[in-house]
Amino acid sequence: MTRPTPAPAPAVAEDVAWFRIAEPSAVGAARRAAMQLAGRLGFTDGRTGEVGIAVTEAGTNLIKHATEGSLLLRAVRHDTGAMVEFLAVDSGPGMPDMDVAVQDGHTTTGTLGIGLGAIYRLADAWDAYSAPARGTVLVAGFGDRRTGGWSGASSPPLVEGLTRPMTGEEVCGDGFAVRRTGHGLQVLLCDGLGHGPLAARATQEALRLFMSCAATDPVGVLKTLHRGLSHTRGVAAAIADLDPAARRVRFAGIGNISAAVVAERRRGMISAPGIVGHQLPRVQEYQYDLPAGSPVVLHSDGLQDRWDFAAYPGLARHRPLTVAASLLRDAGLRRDDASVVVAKVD
Ligand SMILES: [Mn+2]
Repeated sequence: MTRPTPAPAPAVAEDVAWFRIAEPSAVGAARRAAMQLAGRLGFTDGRTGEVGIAVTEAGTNLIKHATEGSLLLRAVRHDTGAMVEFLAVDSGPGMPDMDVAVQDGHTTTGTLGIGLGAIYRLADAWDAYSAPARGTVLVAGFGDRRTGGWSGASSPPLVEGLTRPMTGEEVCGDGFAVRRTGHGLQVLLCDGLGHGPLAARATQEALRLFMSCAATDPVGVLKTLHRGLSHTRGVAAAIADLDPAARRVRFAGIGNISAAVVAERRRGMISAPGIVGHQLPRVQEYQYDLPAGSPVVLHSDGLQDRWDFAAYPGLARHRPLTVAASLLRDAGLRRDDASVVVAKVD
């Protein structure tokens, strides 16, 4: 039996740290962490300094203009290198026209446009979305120019997500992973039972099993996870298998994971009760239509299920990461680990 040559692996992002930005000392902490990360990834001193400048500009903007600003620092590893990426997320009034706001001097919000313009010029990858009366998400990615970096525009990621530990915890018990299949992409989202290190261990084990799993159908994958997780606390898990050519999603889930295809209306995907690793009922696969460009959203119960995509005009055209961050900001709960992953295929 021959196997087709595998397509390049999807980029892997590691969430390094969330910073709640309410005062200048928090900006300093975020800047230092970002520069440390750039150094660890082998960036030149010059590029590391530019990453620091961009984080300082974004953080300063959050303090001056935002309500409940936070900044997430990420390391993104892909085929040809690595990037430092940050998200600046706020619940401020939002900006009516982000494209205008990045041009220095064309802004109605004081110094906001100046800072954004600086970040825009330094970044190799950029996305920004402002939801009316809800706030703004800014994503900026920085490659090391020595290795050519990576442009989000030339190779837009198809699946991206975010995790955030519950308040007071260092590690997140939720997680997700993506792998390529013969026909498309397969996404796993996991919520380890409880929270803290033992929940994280169950989830990390699930992600590892998923990445090496021989079974490719969603039910088969869940059964493999179930067998392999009996020594852990167990997880809630859902698998979405995207087949862009067939315009179809195959889905199977156990436990409390919300999933939906967001086309003209939101079509929820069905999970069964149970705990992967401990109580596996009869698992069933469901299939759903996947119109081109329609986001597929999976999230843990660390997000409320009541979000309405109609409140985000134009968001579906943005990067999956921007979609994920907007939902996490508005539907995320601080009292539980939270995770959301968004897939978008044309
Ligand atoms: Mn949970």
